[in-house]
Amino acid sequence: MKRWMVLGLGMALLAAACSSSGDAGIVVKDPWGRTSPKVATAAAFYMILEGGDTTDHLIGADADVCGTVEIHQTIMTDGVMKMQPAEGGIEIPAGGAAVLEPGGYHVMCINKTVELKAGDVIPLTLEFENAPSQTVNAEIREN
Ligand SMILES: [Cu+2]
Repeated sequence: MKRWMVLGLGMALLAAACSSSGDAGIVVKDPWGRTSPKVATAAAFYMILEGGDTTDHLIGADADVCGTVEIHQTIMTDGVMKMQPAEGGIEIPAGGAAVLEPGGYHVMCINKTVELKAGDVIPLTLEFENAPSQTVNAEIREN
């Protein structure tokens, strides 16, 4: 009896998650990250964020396997590639898309606690300035 109630609750939560992501207007495509050993304390995640009817911003993120998550941009300073927090987040233009890719914008996982192996699926919760948060599954790949 108890088992059925737990299962029912899980399905209700799943249904709620699906309908809230539908309302967001922002479509998250192909979230992924690279394999990384446990000793590496940081890792980056990439994806494409397709905008809805209004311009929005990716302003934060969260993942259980990371101590903190920051939104970063990569910049060239005197020929050296550095990364820093993206001021104001990453703009997701209405009807357009924001591309998070190696060498550019990324979601930075800091104080990572686990090894990321090819085929692993890491739930990432994305926070937007206006749209409701969305949790997506980032796929871990060799490259
Ligand atoms: Cu970074």
